[in-house]
Amino acid sequence: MSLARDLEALAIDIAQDAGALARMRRQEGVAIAATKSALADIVTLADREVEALIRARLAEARPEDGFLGEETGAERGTSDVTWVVDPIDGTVNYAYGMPQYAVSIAAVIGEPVAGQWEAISAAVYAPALGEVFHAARGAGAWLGDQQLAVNAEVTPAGGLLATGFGYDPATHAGDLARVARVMPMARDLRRGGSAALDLAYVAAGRLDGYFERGLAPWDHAAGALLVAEAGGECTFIAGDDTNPRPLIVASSPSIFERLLQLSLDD
Ligand code: LIP
Repeated sequence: MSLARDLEALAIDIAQDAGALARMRRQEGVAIAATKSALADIVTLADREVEALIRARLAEARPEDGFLGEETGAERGTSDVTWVVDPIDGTVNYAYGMPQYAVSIAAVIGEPVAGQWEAISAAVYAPALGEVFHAARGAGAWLGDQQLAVNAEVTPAGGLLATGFGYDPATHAGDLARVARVMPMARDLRRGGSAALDLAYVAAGRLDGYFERGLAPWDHAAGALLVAEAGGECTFIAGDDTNPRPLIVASSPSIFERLLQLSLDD
């Protein structure tokens, strides 16, 4: 089997064990461990425990690989592979007891920098929903054993789109202005709270498109590969002096250019 398929299988296996731990801790009750970039940006003890499990399993299976995780940061490896991990994407949903959270694990090759790496394997597991989205470069995107495809066309009513908002209240005006620019092409808007699941839903045709500024690399590393392998377009635009927050836009090809232009800030 190819490296991408081997790493996909490993990512699925570890994501399922990690997700089972996250779900068990959720049922036991969640403790907020700290806040990070803003009061709303929380980390739970489960985030830390789940990332530790993922990191240990990867170190055992692939000791030469690098790691980039939301809770424990970056460590260079000696191979060309880096694992980009969000132990619980949708942390606030998780803390509030909502089921829209996921373990997101991606294997990338090249420089471990968003926009420079090539993702080759991905697993996004939503334990409370019992869904495992996965992909290997060149082998398609899947929900379990069901192959995924983005919606080829959107309805005359417009696209069902999703977005998200930053933890920092100072970013909300810009985010809301972006929503106002995009709404004329939308039939409706969803704010699910997990970028990994928003991207997985674009790949599955449950959404026509998704756009968000301010994501961290681990939020989108796996989901972007799902979209690409499902026939969609997904672009990462790094932050700059005008807007330091990077932009992710993903959709079916039929609406991508229009969604990208409307998502970009004036
Ligand atoms: C979250 C993303 C979500 C975004 C939130 C947050 P976390 O990641 O999945 O799309 O809107 O602000 O970044 O913090 O739950 O890993």
